[in-house]
Amino acid sequence: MDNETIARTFMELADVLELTGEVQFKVRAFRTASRAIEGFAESIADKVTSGGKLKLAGVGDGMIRRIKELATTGKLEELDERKKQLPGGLMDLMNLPGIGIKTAQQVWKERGITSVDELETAAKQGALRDLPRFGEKREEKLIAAITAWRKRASAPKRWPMAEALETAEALCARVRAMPGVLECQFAGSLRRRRETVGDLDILVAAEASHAIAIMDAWSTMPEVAEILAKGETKTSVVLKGGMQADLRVVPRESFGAALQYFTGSKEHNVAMRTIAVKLKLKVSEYGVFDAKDKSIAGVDEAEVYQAIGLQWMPPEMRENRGEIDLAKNDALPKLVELGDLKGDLHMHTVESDGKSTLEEMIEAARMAGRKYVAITEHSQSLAIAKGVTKERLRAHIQRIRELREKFDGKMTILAGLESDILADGALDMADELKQLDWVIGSVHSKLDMDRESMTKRVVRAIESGMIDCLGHATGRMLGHREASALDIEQVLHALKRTGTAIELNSSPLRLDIHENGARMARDLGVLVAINSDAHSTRELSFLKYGIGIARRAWLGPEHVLTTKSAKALTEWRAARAS
Ligand code: DGT
Ligand code: CA
Ligand code: CA
Ligand code: ZN
Repeated sequence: MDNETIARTFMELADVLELTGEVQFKVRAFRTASRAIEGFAESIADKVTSGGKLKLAGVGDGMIRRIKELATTGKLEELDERKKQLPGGLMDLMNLPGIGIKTAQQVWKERGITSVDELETAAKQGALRDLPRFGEKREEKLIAAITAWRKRASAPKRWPMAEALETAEALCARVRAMPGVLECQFAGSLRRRRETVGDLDILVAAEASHAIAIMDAWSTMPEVAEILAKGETKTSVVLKGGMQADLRVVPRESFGAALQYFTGSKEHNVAMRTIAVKLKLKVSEYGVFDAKDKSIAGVDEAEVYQAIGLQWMPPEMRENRGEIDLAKNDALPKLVELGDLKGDLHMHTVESDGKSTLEEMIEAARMAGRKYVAITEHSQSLAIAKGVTKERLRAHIQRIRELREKFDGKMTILAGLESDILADGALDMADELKQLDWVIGSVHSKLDMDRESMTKRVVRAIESGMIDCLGHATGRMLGHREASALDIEQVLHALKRTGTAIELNSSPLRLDIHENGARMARDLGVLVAINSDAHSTRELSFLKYGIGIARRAWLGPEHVLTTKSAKALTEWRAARAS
């Protein structure tokens, strides 16, 4: 047992003693001992168990006895006993920012509060303000702290793809700079671009002689909050935000096989192995092996697939949904890529709830390689998002048209609107829509309607013929709000009948329409518009998340509206209007 753990245990015992009203000198003795142990240069556990003479101020015979107990049994009976005497929720109280032992003790003794729930209720009722060192301000702060604590406590066990991607890319950059690292890539569900990710799986190719140093560097990165398991080939850590990340070090000659194996999915790997077995081959994270256990592939991933007679396939397809048969027959579809996207048909500026100006957005989109954009502010009914009035919309359209000259030839700028689909399915600002170049219809309120009403509402908006695209169809927010009860299939049929597109909103928490809906759209022949819904220039890059979902839905460029050229898009719109 390391000094830190022992020191922490002593500190906890001191807290518990103080909380139960033990005499101060005893409490202080444990704190003094804790600090002395923490600062001790050698392993204090080794020292006392080997019977060596310990001369450390503040650590007398009583403390040494406790250290021995901890080092041999892993726990301290005294602490467990004392904790049993405390009301269950009391220790939670001390985990709240701004609450120390003194306050916990105070609210417990004076108000009988023994849990976070009770503390919150009391603060809300104003029942704490009369306590010494309290007051209304402190009550308010406490309520805010409790709200934040709850949010953390119920943090999702799965992480949005965007957050995971950013974290993984930063970690990989760090790892690539470590001595001896030949190659580094993330695998797992993130490489397959699932909308949420359970943990990060990072792979490194390196000589075995570097493995220990790499693991040491990995587990001491500033991002690391906790080390779960540390070995020579695998080290798992929890990052400061709570995300788990596994690092695996493999030899160069196995890197492709490991990348294939740890990219998964598990179901895909199982199906692959079945194929291999028929060929009397064995596939593992170390390589592809023949009947004599001779390695025939492993350095790169494509080679692993080829060795068992399959085409290499994009990670987004590896879910055992028919991709293996297609790969066997050289019949894999070509998936859409970020570079195929020519335009972006959903974005906001400061005119509604965006952060960047019209000119900034257009210039940034141009720099990002877009050939056209639609500026789609919120409509009037969405007051919280500064929805535009009729007058403001008209002035905005005017400004957009003027800007066209400035960007002449470099960029096609469409004057659009994100018209709110009202509760009855009518479109907000319906009379203003005809003058626009591009209209999105989106539901923003009353998302809890029953399935039938919600479906009717959206179908009515589509059948009005006034919208070009249905925006973020389900209204979900990953980790915050469930998808509405909408019948996607019925909606897609309405879109098909009217030649209307469906949006794949690439905003990290939306990814809406989701991959199943996007797949159904493809099967039905409804075009998918991959849009950013950017509210600032930075957010224009959200398209990369939407692309991941589109690829998981097996969309090719031909299924995506925003791969069309500006001219082809205008023609498409003209054709559906007629
Ligand atoms: P996650 O982390 O829950 O979002 O999903 P994954 O797919 O990243 O799963 P994870 O992290 O448990 O494992 C990474 C990959 O390792 C997984 O996609 C496939 C491979 N793998 C893990 N366990 C097994 C297994 O028992 N059998 C096979 N064939 N592959 C496995
Ligand atoms: Ca994973
Ligand atoms: Ca994992
Ligand atoms: Zn929007």
